[in-house]
Amino acid sequence: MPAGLNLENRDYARILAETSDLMEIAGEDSFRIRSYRNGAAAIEGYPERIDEILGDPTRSITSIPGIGKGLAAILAEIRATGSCSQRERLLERYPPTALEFLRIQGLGPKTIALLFEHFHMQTMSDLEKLCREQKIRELPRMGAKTEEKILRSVEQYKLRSGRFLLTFGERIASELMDFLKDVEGITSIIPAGSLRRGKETIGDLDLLITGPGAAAALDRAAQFPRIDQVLGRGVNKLSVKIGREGLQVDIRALAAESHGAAMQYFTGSKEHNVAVRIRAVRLGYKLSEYGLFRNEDDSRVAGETEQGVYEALGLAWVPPEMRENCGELEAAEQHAIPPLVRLEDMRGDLHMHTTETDGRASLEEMAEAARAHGYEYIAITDHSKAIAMSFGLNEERVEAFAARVRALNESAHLGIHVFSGIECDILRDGTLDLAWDALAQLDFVIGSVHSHMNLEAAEMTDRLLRALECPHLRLLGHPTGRLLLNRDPYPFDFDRVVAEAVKRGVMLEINSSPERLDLSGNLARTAKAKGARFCIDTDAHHPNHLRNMRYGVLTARRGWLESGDVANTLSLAEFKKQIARV
Ligand code: DGT
Ligand code: CA
Ligand code: CA
Ligand code: ZN
Repeated sequence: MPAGLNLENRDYARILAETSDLMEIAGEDSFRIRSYRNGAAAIEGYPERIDEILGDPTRSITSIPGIGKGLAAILAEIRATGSCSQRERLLERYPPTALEFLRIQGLGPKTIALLFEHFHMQTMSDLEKLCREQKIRELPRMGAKTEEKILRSVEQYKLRSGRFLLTFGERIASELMDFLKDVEGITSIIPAGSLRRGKETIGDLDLLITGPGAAAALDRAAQFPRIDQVLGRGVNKLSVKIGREGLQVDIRALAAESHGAAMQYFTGSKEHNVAVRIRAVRLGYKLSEYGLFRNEDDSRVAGETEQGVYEALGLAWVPPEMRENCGELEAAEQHAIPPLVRLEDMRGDLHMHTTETDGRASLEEMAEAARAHGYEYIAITDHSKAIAMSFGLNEERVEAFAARVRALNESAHLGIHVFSGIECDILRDGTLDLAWDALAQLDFVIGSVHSHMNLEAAEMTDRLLRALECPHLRLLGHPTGRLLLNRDPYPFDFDRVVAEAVKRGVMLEINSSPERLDLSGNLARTAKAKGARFCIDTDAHHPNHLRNMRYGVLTARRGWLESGDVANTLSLAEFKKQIARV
């Protein structure tokens, strides 16, 4: 087998999904379109790397359900070229922006086909113009509302385009660090910028290298195989663009004496730095990425460590996640930085799926993985019946599941306490997908919205408030429904819903899935101020996903949460009390 491009499952899935969308724009056979879509879904969630299976002559990719002979050939083509002939052919037929239009919410393949046909739309600004000139409403089933919605989505698209998931940045950072590990004379390589602040998406990657070998490391970094383009090279700086994805990486070589000042400067945020610099000036100093200097004689006051820089300014060290100029300097001045929740504080994970629905491992396998993480307890929370595609649980299966978990806990052979739970769908009208009697059998009920996310804010608010009326509900799952770089939060009256959740003792989730991170840090902080309590969960569909807990913790830290705000930092006995029925 020839070497492939080393693509991730996500890349394969994306290329298949894009092809199916293009086929739909072209009005091709719906059966074939569906087979591409099903293939994309099967690959996205597949626990093994598709790339490896394709590269292994002793194995056949068609053993994956949903992948037939036809798709197998296409996947081999993708592995070798990063695309497939079907996709390329369609991309030639339509403007190169076709794939971008597909990323606009409210604009499906069928509408795009109409816009191409009737208005010869080519660019994003063509689309905006069509909306502003009220042309879209001339098409069947389109109205003024559609135009407004498309305009809003284009606005959002412009804001997020060019950003990347935190996990992608981390992956590139660690590959680069690995590539540089044999260069001599390096004392540290640290990612700074938004990545160090734990922001959920990053614009570019900032890598800081310290030590006598730092300049040599820049030469080596320029050889990194994933580099597509060198954007600039200075004595102490290298800027490159990575691969197909187009992520920019800024790498800087630092002198040991200014390591701390550079860390502080390049970690940002810009707003935080501006505030710190104003303070420095007020105290008679100059602060730059090279150090903190006394104004009168340019003598160096600090710079070697970050701690030293903050200290010289009369400030406590500020955790990077808090550096957004949202009150952290006032706290640092009073030496009142809250002790933020840490990954080590987590004692359980309360949102995960198994093969009962759309998870990839059994209850026993998930329990074993959680035990290996050092957890004391987990909740198994499969989907409810509204998610028919994933074979969600009905009342009967809920009852059997609750009994099975009781027996497992009595036998104690899992070595970890399992709570019987469910991720129960919140239906369009706000009722829960399962009868209250059935929910009463379970230890831990999560309520989540998975459908009808395009309701008006008032209707969505009522829907959530109604869901909160269920006395068995313990947690509101991924409360805003956002998918990073993909789907915005659905609108609702956040304050009202939080107030009601607090009143009813329902906790709010911080979902650690790198595509969600929902609640965001900001909303978590707002909710905390209103008295909310939280669970940080992974929503794992595979044992490997349990590792995502760190992203949820980062997000919680960005929301200034302490361990006392997060229920799954409690011991098993305390957590049982927290969720006990009153
Ligand atoms: P990103 O890349 O958009 O996710 O956000 P950052 O925060 O990583 O921003 P980036 O990469 O432009 O710059 C990295 C850090 O360098 C930034 O957080 C603070 C610092 N920095 C960059 N430009 C300026 C500036 O004009 N003034 C100040 N004070 N700091 C800056
Ligand atoms: Ca950056
Ligand atoms: Ca940068
Ligand atoms: Zn969910």
